Amino acid sequence: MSQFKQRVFSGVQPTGNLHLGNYLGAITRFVELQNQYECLYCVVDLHAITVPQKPDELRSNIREVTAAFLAAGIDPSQHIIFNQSQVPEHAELAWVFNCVSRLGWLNRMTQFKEKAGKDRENASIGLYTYPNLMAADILIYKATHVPVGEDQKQHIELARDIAQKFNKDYAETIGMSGFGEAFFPLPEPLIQGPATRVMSLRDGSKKMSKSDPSDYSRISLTDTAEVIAQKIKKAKTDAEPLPSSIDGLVGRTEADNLVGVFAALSETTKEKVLEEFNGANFSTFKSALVDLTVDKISPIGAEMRKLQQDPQHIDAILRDGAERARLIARDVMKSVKEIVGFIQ
Ligand code: AQP
Repeated sequence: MSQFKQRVFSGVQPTGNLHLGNYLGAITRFVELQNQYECLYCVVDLHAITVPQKPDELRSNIREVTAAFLAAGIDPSQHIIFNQSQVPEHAELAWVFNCVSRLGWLNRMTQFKEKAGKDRENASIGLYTYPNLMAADILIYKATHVPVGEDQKQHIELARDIAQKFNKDYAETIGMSGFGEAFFPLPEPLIQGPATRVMSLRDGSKKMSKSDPSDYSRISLTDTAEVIAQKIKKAKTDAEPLPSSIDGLVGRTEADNLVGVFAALSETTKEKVLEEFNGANFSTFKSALVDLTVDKISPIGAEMRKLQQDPQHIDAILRDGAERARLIARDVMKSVKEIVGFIQ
């Protein structure tokens, strides 16, 4: 697949309550990758409406995610920050992928099962076909690398299956049109670091999530220092002191989670954190974790609040990003139409 230019794409849904999991699992990785790749970072508003959204809140959440990208250090002049609905080619390619992707593939998606829950008959069709749109988000830019949290791994695998099937189904026209052996790259998930799946602070078996009804389950990026301290102090743990090695965290999901968060925030490994806190009780460890979290998250929250006071500035960044994204997307969609056999 070396015929493809290396390019990074990833997205975050504007569904409110942006949290430490989104930050450590995704946004910090976005920032790091800027030095190595050409990157597109998208506020995926089309995905957000797969569940009901209030229009005013959606608008405000789109600006909040954009502010988080900027506050975390993504440079919109070197890379592209935009919202998905301003680039219609995402939805256009998604339709083509609806016709490439198989029902059996979507039936295996665990996120749909979790989000639709027991009321499956009443879930939107959009929620069901979400992974096809996600494949289109990535492949409309022929992106080769996708930084995501662990929960999105299955969706990236599906994007690879769709790319592969499209390349195979249309192999003849792809070859005849001079696109080489394959039209789409098979995108690689980048799931790295000690916090690829940050768990709820209330229940170590559930991932930290925007939609958890308990605000105490997550640390939001805009939480004040006092709220961060309260949430960490109340976080569920066990009665044992911290172990000396990773093996000692087996079966201690809450302890494992907090050690992972500490490691990610201090840009080190869980082993190093345990070397430092070996034998410490949770009150000592949590105090250190509060200081570290406040130190890292509060400046980002403050910058987000500042940026959100100027929505016109944020909207201008999104418009400019969308224009630049469209230059790539239009070109790819034009070729897709040619390959599929549409007249244009
Ligand atoms: N708990 C998490 N730990 C690590 N990474 C996470 N991500 C989400 N939760 C965690 C990563 O953040 C990026 C953006 O996620 P998203 O906004 O597209 O939606 P999501 O995965 O559905 O996240 P949420 O926050 O849990 O939302 P709800 O509550 O609506 O389900 C992705 O890269 C994701 O992996």
